[in-house]
Amino acid sequence: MLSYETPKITGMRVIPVAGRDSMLLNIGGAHSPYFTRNLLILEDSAGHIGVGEAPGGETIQHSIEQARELVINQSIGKLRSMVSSLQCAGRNADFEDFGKGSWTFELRINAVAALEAALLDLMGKFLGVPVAELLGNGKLRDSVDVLGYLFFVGNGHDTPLDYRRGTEGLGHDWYRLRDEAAMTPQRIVEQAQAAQDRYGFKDFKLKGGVLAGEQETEAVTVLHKTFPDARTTIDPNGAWSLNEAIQLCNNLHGVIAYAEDPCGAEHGFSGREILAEFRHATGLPVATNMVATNWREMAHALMLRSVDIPLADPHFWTLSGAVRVSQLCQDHGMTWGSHSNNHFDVSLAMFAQVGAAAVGRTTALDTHWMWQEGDSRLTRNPPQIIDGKVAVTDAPGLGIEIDMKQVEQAHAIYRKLPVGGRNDAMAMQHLIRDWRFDPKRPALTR
Ligand code: GKR
Ligand code: MG
Repeated sequence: MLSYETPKITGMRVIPVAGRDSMLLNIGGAHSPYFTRNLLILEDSAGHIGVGEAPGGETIQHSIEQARELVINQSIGKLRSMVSSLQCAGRNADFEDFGKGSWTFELRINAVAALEAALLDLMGKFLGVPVAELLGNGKLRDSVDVLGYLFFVGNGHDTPLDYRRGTEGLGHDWYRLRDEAAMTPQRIVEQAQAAQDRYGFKDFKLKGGVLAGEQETEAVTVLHKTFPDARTTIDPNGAWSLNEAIQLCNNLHGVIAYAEDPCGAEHGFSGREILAEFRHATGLPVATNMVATNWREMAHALMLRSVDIPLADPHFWTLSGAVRVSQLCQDHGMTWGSHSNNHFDVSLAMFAQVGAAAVGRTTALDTHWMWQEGDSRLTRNPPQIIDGKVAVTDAPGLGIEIDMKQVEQAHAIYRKLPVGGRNDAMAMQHLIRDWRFDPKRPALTR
């Protein structure tokens, strides 16, 4: 009998990288001029390169580093055991960090996702199939819908911070507009129009949690009037109280297609309980990336019927986990979607492969890529957003080729930064002195 072996992993590198961003506002403060990510590069004995991307910061970087002893010299056929070993190593620490005041809890699990992505990339290259074929029921679509992710933007140029002032030579107004302040409904509409013209978005999301609720619901209403056929949503990241959210959103029937984290935990009730009450009171579908972010939370959310659209970002669900969420959605009458943070093109490919494998009903995926596209890339030919979609071809693995020159440049930018992780409060303190995060107050209502 012949015996076959899958290639062995011969090399691993973890490279922190950074790219340019605009002064995007949210309840956590303001984005800094640079966003950071961690890139994982694996090499195997067949000469293939596999890549994965995770959010920035040293906790995630060290967590990915822990994979080294699990993967070097292992055969890629052991993909599932390698991924679950790393997952077990980080789980307790992640649970311990929960609720320590941060408003997103996306830590060590992201390292697991980066490892899984890189291994799936290698496996797909070995087998000659795209990653989507190795998830769930295999590849179900040739393209994935993504939405135009709109933000109120602060005037970063009035601060001493080094914010981008347009990206030269790309020939579209979007690349100038994205770096200018946008604090009114009119400016949000202009942002949407330019982004729509550039990327063909059909659907939009407005990040809230910045101005008073009435101002933000006015902005999303004007947006809907301008794009009446779009599925539009607003996401204040739980900034509104339950009563306020009900009041504000009862005026948004016919305006928003769903409400994303309109309110959260309050008065001793969990975010899942509060969203269930919101949903019952308004009849509006609810999306979340805040209260059903792991299987334990998801089980409670399901029992309470708190959520219609879990935004299962593969970075904090893992790629296989995110597809498993889509299977759960299909069985329980929910719709699958994905959350995002600022990211490079490796993550865009990860989103696209997962979106191509998600079963059942899906909504357009979040992506921040429109804020980075054109001047931040790690691959030779980044996936493109055309007509509001990212194509998923049958190219093996993640379907991308890493560009080491770009990676080195992004690493050099990272090395010049004072801190590795994201700190939105720091940039916000240049707009409002001594500004502090408050999970129940929009960022500029101080
Ligand atoms: O990039 O400012 C941002 C977003 O607010 C992000 O950090 C959120 O995690 O996009 C996310 C969301 O939908 O809540
Ligand atoms: Mg959200």
